[in-house]
This record gives sequence, C-alpha cells and structure tokens, in this order.
Amino acid sequence: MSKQINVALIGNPNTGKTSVFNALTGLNQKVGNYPGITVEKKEGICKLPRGVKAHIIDLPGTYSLNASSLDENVVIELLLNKNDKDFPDVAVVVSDVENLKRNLLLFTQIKDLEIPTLLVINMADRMKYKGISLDIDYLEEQLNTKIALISTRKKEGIEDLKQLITNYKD
Ligand SMILES: Nc1nc2c(ncn2[C@@H]2O[C@H](COP(=O)(O)OP(=O)(O)OP(=O)(O)O)[C@@H](O)[C@H]2O)c(=O)[nH]1
Ligand SMILES: [Mg+2]
Repeated sequence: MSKQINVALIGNPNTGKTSVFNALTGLNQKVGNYPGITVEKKEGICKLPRGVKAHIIDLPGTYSLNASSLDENVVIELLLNKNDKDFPDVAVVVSDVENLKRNLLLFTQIKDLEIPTLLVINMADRMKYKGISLDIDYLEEQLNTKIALISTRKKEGIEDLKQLITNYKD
C-alpha cells in the first residue's frame, strides 16, 4: 500500500493558503483579495515524489491559536485533537513575505505543540518591488525549520515545497 500523509495548511488570513492548496492539488477553491475567504476545511490530494500521497487540508486563516472567532476554532479543534482523522503529520505554515514577523507568532505556537512543521514564505514575487531580501539558510537555522520560498502567482517553488513535504521527517 502506498503511504499517505496528512498535511494541514495553516496561516494568517490572506497569506495565500488556498492558492498553495490549489497549486498542490490541482483543485480550484475560491481565492480572494481580502481575509476570511476560506470559512471551512477543504480537502484534496497531492501526489508527491517516491509514491507518497498527501492528503492536503486547507483551513480558514487564523492569527493565533488563542480562539477568538469561529473560524479559528476549526483550526484549534483540529490541532488539539490527535484522534481527528485529519490530524496533521505535518503542519505547513503559510506566511506572506511582507508580514513574516507577524506570521511567526502562529508558527511558534504550532511548533510548541510539537507537530512537525514547515514554513512556506509565499508571494516571493513581491520581494523585489518591496525591497525585501531574506537569508533563508539563516532563518531555517534560527527557526529550526525547513523553509520553502515560493510564489503561487509565478508558479515558483512548488516542486521544492513538495520535496520538503515528502521529506518532512528529515
Ligand atoms: N503577489 C502574489 N499574490 C498572491 C500569491 N499567492 C496568493 N496571492 C494573492 O493573495 C490573496 C489571498 O489568497 P488566498 O489564497 O485566498 O489566501 P488565503 O490565505 O487562503 O486567505 P483566507 O482563506 O481568507 O485566509 C489573493 O488575492 C491571491 O491572488 C503570490 O504568490 N503572489
Ligand atoms: Mg483560503
């Protein structure tokens, strides 16, 4: 039997989680230029290298794991229930490149739950325009995580992300 892993896409509102979901699964869930587009859990499948199959879960945006809205409860309920059939083997935290610092609060909270975590920094296409540069090796070391710098808009970095998901235990 081929191996299947649960992957949850988690992040602040409007960082591009659903865009990543669509890129990974080939589905076409609604994307929009304001926060709160995704209101419930969506699921899809992504075929990864080495015959691994990923069950991808797109979630509503959340700023933290301190529940303050219904949408955030969906995320908290999933992450705090190890018996949930969708409980992630790996949490992919999606940040946008312009708000990285703010997004790291949620990243840290998920790491504290000791769920294997990857960090996606999306919207890399905005870096030049915004004059942002990042030292990914340094960030990986400081945050003790693997990072995929991607742009779903330019379709860049998606294969790297698939590779990181495949190797999430390394
Ligand atoms: N410039 C740029 N914009 C992007 C990129 N990826 C997504 N976006 C835009 O960011 C906005 C939010 O995208 P979504 O995928 O809906 O974001 P989300 O995190 O799922 O949003 P919520 O479900 O509301 O939390 C949309 O306007 C996208 O077109 C990217 O790589 N570059
Ligand atoms: Mg969404």
